[in-house]
Amino acid sequence: MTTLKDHFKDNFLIGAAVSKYTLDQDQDLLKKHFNSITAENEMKPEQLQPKPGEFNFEISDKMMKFAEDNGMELRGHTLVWHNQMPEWFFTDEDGNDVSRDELLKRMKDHIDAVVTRYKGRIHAWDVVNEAVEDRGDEMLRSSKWIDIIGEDFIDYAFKYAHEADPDALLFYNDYNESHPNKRKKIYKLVKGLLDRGVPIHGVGLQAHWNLYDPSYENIEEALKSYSELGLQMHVTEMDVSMFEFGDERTDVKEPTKEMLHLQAERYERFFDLFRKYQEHLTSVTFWGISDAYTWLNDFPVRGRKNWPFVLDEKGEPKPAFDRITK
Ligand code: HAH
Repeated sequence: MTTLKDHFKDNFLIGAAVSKYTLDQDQDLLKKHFNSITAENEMKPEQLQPKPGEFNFEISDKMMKFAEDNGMELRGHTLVWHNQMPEWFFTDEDGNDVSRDELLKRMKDHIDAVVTRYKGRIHAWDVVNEAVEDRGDEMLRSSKWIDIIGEDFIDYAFKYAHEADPDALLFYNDYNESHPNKRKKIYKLVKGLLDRGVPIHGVGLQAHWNLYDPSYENIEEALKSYSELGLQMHVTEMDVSMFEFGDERTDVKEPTKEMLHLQAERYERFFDLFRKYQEHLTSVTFWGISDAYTWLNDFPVRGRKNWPFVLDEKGEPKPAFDRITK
């Protein structure tokens, strides 16, 4: 039997999101199939800087060491986001919003500390995560970043990251990246950054997909459009949920043959597309390792399991694995 990383060694890196638990429990499986890891949560601001100026690098250091000891890459996720920020970040001692200058300073301090610590060792950083609005014509989603700093918070984040590690590959990362409306906005955002000379090197396509959506046409359109920016693309958080968005059933206790078959067919077509754009697409990361654990258990529907990967709960190949490696 082949392994994922061997099979795709001439195409792209194959990554997995890890936690402090899976890094330990699943290390054999990780070493077998993957040559890149991303911390699912452990390198987000709320975990790295829970209190002002108090950094906690214990787990991220372990992940960095694990990657280096095993000849793997580590993708850094994530420096600036509207979610999973520590509570203190946007407010002063009285609970009021801080000033624009103060928030820029906090952003710079955070980025400096984190990026400098792993300088020259991180494969790529997700500098800004999910800044684009999903619906309507509004470009950027509302957030404390926009409220306090304004739209140029994104430019500053990239500039600070570049100053801290001039050789680091810097990514803008988002989901619903293949939906035409949001795709156009992401393209426009990144094009604007490039036109202003902001240091950015890649677009991260999260690829939280399912059995029915997005369509192959929309995915190809997205790969084509982002590749025209002349930057690298990474698939950063791939999973293929068994459930359509809006399906709230909780009575499916194990995947049906039909589901596994459909999922295999989808995965095969996705990887065909990835290979077609491999000149631009340099890394494909799953948002987990195997069906033993996924953030999609209980999310967005409580009491529902999901089986979004190509390795099953025991870490064995699923039909999707066979189809993408045949
Ligand atoms: C991603 N958001 C985040 O980038 C990642 O850090 C997190 O672990 C899981 C998924 C995707 C997302 C979300 O958080 C909420 C609604 C839709 C999509």
